[in-house]
Amino acid sequence: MNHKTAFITGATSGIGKATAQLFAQNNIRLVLCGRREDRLAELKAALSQLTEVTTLQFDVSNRDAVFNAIASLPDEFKKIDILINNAGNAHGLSAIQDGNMDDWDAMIDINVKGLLYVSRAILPQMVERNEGFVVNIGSIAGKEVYPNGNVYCASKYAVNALNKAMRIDLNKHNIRVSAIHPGAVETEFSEVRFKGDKEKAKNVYKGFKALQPEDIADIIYFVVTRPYHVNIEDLIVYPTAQANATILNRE
Ligand code: NDP
Ligand code: 8X3
Repeated sequence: MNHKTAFITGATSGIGKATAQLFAQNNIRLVLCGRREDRLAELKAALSQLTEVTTLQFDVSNRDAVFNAIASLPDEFKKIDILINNAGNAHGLSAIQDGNMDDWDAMIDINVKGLLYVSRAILPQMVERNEGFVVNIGSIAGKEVYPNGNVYCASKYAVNALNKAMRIDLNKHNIRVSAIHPGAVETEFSEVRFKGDKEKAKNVYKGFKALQPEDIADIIYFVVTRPYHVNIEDLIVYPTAQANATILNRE
């Protein structure tokens, strides 16, 4: 995997950050993206000890910002071999009739449109080279709808559909496309969903061993390091204590 360049959205936290760390340990060149500039700077300082790193600060839901940021990449980072479409979050957890429409907009704009904008900006160069790899981070919420999950689930169903669509449209261009759909991973995800309520967020992971971001990073690394003729289409990954979106074996 030496000298490959990976572009990771949502690298400032959770799954994206753990993936950046593992990729850096394996000498993959990194383009790390997120909105929080201080975290990007910290990561760059730490991971530059291991590999070449550049950062891009932009909001994936801002179409112009996405295209301007990617166009601004220094020459040595312009050729992107691996795109990890990871940025995303749930905002709120309420019945459809009570839903906060700003939350709905955020989830659709970030999880769906953001993934599309970033992909649209990067895919043409992969098509031109007849080579590339896209890993889309979906969710169990894209496979199963659970109570009050409504719009987050819809956004991840869209990611599931787009993953399939990308594989179909990019098939003749020799581009690999994979999705990973995790169950409960202990990250900042629940803190974002519950708007900074740390206690409520902590309770989500109480009484069982949740997946850790490093568990998903390991799987992403495995997926992208298969021989080029091997494409892992779709993986669902649960903590052992979780049977589906709603059944959790808590102590
Ligand atoms: P975190 O909240 O820890 O990380 C989310 C990342 O996304 C952050 O780096 C954040 O960076 C970035 N992000 C969010 N909004 C934007 C935006 N508008 N523009 C650019 N970057 C953005 O959560 P996870 O690591 O858990 O989430 C990563 C992915 O995994 C998401 O797609 C999530 O839906 C999915 N997932 C998570 C599961 C879980 O249980 N945790 C389970 C299944 C899927 P910043 O704020 O700096 O912009
Ligand atoms: C995150 C997992 O079950 O909270 O996508 O939707 S869940």
